[in-house]
Amino acid sequence: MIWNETKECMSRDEIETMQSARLVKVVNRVYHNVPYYRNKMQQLGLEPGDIHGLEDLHKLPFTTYEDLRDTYPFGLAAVPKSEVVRLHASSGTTGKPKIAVYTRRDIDIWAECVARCMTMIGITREDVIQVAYGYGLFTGGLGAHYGAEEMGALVIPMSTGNTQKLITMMIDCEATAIACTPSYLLHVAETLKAKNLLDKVKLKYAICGAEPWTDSMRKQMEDTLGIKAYDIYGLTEICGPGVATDCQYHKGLHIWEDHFLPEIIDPVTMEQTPNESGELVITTLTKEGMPLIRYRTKDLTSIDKTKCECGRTMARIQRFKGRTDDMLIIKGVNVFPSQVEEAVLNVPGVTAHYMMLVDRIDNEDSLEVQVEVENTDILNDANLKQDTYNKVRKEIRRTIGLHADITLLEPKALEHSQGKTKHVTDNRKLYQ
Ligand code: DLL
Repeated sequence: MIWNETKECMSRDEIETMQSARLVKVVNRVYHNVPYYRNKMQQLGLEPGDIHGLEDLHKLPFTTYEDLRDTYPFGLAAVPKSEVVRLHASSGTTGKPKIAVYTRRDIDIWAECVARCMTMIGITREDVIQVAYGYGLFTGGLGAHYGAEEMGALVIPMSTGNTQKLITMMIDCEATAIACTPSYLLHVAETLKAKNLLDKVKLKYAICGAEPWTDSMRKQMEDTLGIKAYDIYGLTEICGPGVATDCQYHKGLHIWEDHFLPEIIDPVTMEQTPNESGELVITTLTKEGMPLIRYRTKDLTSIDKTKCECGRTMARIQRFKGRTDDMLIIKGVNVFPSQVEEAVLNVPGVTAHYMMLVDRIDNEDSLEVQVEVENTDILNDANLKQDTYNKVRKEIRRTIGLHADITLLEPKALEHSQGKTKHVTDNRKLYQ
């Protein structure tokens, strides 16, 4: 299929008329098919007939991570399981992951959104694209894969974990595009440089997301690899990659407003603040499997609805300024400090006093977890110390899926605050 961009160039009035009609439909769908939403609306004295369009959006209840947790695993599904064809998940603050389910049509629309993103940055069916996001529960791999395939590009499903193989295939198969996290692409660029292989590479485009990155990172990867690098945004709960991406002017990420209705709210008052920075809230307008009404993403940004220099009229999300929660993205993996706490508390002999030190060294994320032991005997007995060290490392790996460097500290070595204890020092400075 050739991507026709008419939808991207509708007038603001046309976009908003379409959004209003779709909003009414999705509100009806959740009211009639998701008891959780029906209850929420009834508690506010709302019926679907009260929602006539965008002007009534503010009346609708928000959906939060806590709602997903409370209805885990399928409580927000709006269709029977027989209509669900896919499930993805990402980390929650502790314990259970956040789950999203998709019907066949959801997968098709998602692929279309990713295909639009790729078309927008210049990728065509002549391109060979390496998808080096993780395949599996994470939405990155399969999301980018289906989008690129839908467009007709040749997709190499690399997944993550083997840079040498990625480089070999990049050169041998003459890959012209890559989809991966920005930090990983910098690592690939450094490796190519160190091996003197840069002149063997035919890459032209990179489509990077899943974690915050800066313009200086973009410049570094563009200069080293001689490519154009673009930003792609998304989240499991909404669909995965492909919610928004930036065009050649890099003045914000165009969000596909025919499918995703964005709002900005003040995270404290929860009032709409359309002309200011605040928390991005998204309503899915066409999703069948798990439609979400006013989902609070916890991502901080602002929205520009003026026409872009590229001619597109779909609103632009500005570079993210941070999150309202303490979620970190380390090596592309979402990590909450509470998960680290959960892990260390599973190990006998260590305390709940821990500190996460996050850094980026040679373009690779590093995580050190410092944790206090209960008593110094553990540190004085070499076997016991090694055993405790191994257990902490293993528990952390099991809980967050990442290897961390572990430092065992004496009791009271860390600052014990009476107020809100600081558990993270992140030296990467990823938000601009
Ligand atoms: O990261 C989906 C994705 C995969 C997006 C591949 C782009 C490319 P989650 O694991 O659910 O989903 O994490 C979602 O990651 O709320 C943001 O905080 C952050 N994030 C995603 N993309 C970007 C980006 C995927 N381009 C969370 N810039 C989101 C900054 C991003 N942060």
